[in-house]
Amino acid sequence: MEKLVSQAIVENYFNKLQDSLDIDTAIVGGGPSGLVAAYYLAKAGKKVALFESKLAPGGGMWGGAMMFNDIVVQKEALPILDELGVKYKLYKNNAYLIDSVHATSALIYAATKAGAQIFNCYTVEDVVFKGNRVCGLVINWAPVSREGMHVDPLMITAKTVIEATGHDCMIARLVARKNNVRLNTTDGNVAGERSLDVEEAEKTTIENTKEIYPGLYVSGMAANGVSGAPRMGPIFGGMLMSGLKVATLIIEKL
Ligand code: 48F
Repeated sequence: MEKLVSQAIVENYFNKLQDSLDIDTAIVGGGPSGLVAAYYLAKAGKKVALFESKLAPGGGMWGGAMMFNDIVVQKEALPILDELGVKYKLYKNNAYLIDSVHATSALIYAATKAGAQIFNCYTVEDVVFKGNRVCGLVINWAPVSREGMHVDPLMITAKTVIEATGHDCMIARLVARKNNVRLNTTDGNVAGERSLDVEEAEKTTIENTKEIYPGLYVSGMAANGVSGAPRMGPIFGGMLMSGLKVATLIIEKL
């Protein structure tokens, strides 16, 4: 039995990895926008894998606000919650409350059930860049990156890549810097996020969700980060709608 357990896991894991070496969409980051994008892409029959450096995907959604584990969404995002089977209740006006642990686990469950492959404990350390196009990811074990060990990575090729890394926009930053190219952002580079403005940020998150370089799309807080738009705090409608928008753009393109 000991051998069987190990064999089952090793064989299946490497089949999953092998099957994800050349895909339609590779997503960097398993926060709410990345998970929603993974769900809609998988549902549309696209081959999609999401790479998350932490043990648990979910990004900034688990913790609610200041570890009070509730989040707020607006009415516009309710169709996405209904589609994913997330429970919510009206607080007042246009503010709906969701238990953040329920919401985060529901997003992970929906994405994986739809057929998206999630690889946790992977850090994306670079992209594959050929012929002025982003066409894949350079991946490594997260502990290898964290320890600064000198271990070479592996590569994933993908028709499209989504940067959903949140506030840091590390993929867009490295694409612009390493390859000396201009991005499709306000100043051709990563502007960095502005201070908090809930209503403005929720609007611009959707507007800034787009292809910022051939093959490279940006969603969620990273979309605002690259374009110099504000942060928004513990309101998540924009994140969910950004995930849906980026999936829709890619489905139209592929
Ligand atoms: O930050 P995050 O939750 O991304 P998001 O979808 O949502 C933002 C909100 O949580 C919140 C907010 C909304 O009101 O402002 O901040 O934009 O999740 C990003 C995920 O990407 C992972 C990181 O661990 C996190 O789970 N990540 C970041 N860089 C890498 C990465 C990387 N290089 N490789 C793999 N994963």
